[in-house]
Formats: sequence, C-alpha cells, structure tokens
Amino acid sequence: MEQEKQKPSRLEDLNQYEIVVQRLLERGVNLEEIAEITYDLQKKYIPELTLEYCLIHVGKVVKKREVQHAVITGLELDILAEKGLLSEPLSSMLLNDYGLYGIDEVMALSIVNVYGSIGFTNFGYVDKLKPGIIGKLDEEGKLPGKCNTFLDDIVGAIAAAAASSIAHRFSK
Ligand SMILES: [Ca+2]
Ligand SMILES: [Ca+2]
Repeated sequence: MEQEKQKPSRLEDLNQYEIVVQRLLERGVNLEEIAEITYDLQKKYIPELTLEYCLIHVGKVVKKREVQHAVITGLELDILAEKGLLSEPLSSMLLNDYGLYGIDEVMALSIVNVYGSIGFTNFGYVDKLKPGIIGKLDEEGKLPGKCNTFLDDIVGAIAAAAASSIAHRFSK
C-alpha cells in the first residue's frame, strides 16, 4: 500500500471533523461500519485492499468541508423530524420516508460529487443493494418515531466517495 500524505487543505476542516464523527456516532454509525461498505465496493478490483486503508479514505472524505455540511444538515433534519419540530408536509414526508421525496438522495450526491463520476456509479450500487449498516439504518428508520431518511443516503454516499477516492489512486 502506498503512503498517504496528511497535508491539510483549504477544503478540509479538522475541527468540524470531530463534530461530524460524534454526530454520526450519536445516530448509531461509526466510521468503521462505513469503511466496511467501501471495502465491499472495491475489494473485487483491488485484491490487496485492507479495511484499514478503506478507513483512511473514509476519514479523508469526512474531513472535506463540503461533505461535513451535507452530514450536518441531513442529520439535523432527521433529528428535527423525530422531535416533531418540522411542520407539515415535510414532517410526515421525512418520518414516513415518502417514496417520491428525493432531496435526501440529492443531498447525498453533493458528497459523491466531490470525487467525480465513479462516485455516482458506486452510490447507485449502494443505494440499490443497501449493504451492511445501510440496511440496518433502513430497517431502523421504519420504527415509529424514528427517522433515518437522510442518514442512510449520507452513509452510502460517504462509503461511495471513499471507494472512488481509492479507485482514483489505483487507476494509474
Ligand atoms: Ca428519498
Ligand atoms: Ca433516504
């Protein structure tokens, strides 16, 4: 495995990184579980891939300011929906994960977008198959009073973006 240089860029926010990791944890998701999806997406292309390497790339994705903004916004909407603090019709749409509501997927695309077109393919795959923690979040979101409408797409998008980040490094 090649060495990863850890240089901060203006696109990254390390303070907000801690907040975002904590928010995800509070919603029942840790970065390792996201890395497992990334690993599943990429292992067929890169036999020497390790879970640790996937976790590094998940971390890189979550350090990006643009990604952090999507996570913070999406999770907040899920939480407000659970607390009954949103007005209608949005409240029912989010609590019932209304099938024709696609703003959660659109927001997730803003995460995937950071890594170009491979990201979209990976996200489509994850969105369809709901592997690992995403399937769990999907089921949990169906419980009364629980809302994971934004969370499942955000997790899928981070995993897909990390897979794309890895793919870019190996496509030389
Ligand atoms: Ca949706
Ligand atoms: Ca969703």
